[in-house]
Parts: sequence; C-alpha cells; structure tokens
Amino acid sequence: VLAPSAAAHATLEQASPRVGATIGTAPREIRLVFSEGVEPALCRVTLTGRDGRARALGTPHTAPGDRRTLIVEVSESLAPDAYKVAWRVVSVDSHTTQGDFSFVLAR
Ligand SMILES: [Cu+2]
Repeated sequence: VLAPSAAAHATLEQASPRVGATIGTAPREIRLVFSEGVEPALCRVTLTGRDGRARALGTPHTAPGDRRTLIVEVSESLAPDAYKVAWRVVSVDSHTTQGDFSFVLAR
C-alpha cells in the first residue's frame, strides 16, 4: 500500500530519446519529463554504452518555466550502440527516485 505522499514522488513520464526506442540520429540532449518538478542541482543522469563507459554529459538543468522537464546535453558524438540512461532525481518535495531505460542508436 502506497502512502498518499508517494503520489508526489517524481516518476518518469516521458523521455527523449523515447524509452526502448531505436533511433537513427545521435541525440544532442536527453530530456526526461517527470510527474513532479525536480531540483536540477540534485539530479544525476548518466549515459553508458555497451562498453560500460559513461559518455560525457553536460550539467542537468530544467526547461525554462518547466521544472518537470530535466535536460542534459550530450557532450560527445555518439556512435551507433545500445545505450542506457540512468537517472536519480530529487523532486521539489525532497524525495529521491531513480530508474533507468535503454535506447538503441542504429546506423
Ligand atoms: Cu515525494
């Protein structure tokens, strides 16, 4: 049974690249849309390829006027591979949630 406050935790509602997607163009940024506003300074996003190496990302920030959307620039050009995006965020109610998803960059 979930406590009522659990509904206020930030869960991932939408992502770009989409969860499980196969895409043909390397993304310049990762966008994560949560159910609640998040504190960007306390959010961590990692992007790893099959080799387990973390790709270089910018500092997470929220979209102007939209604290539910967390944006992280991808700082290196990505080669075709299967990638995992892992996120750990703190919502404005100070609760921490985390998760991960994958996408495939195809040639
Ligand atoms: Cu919460």
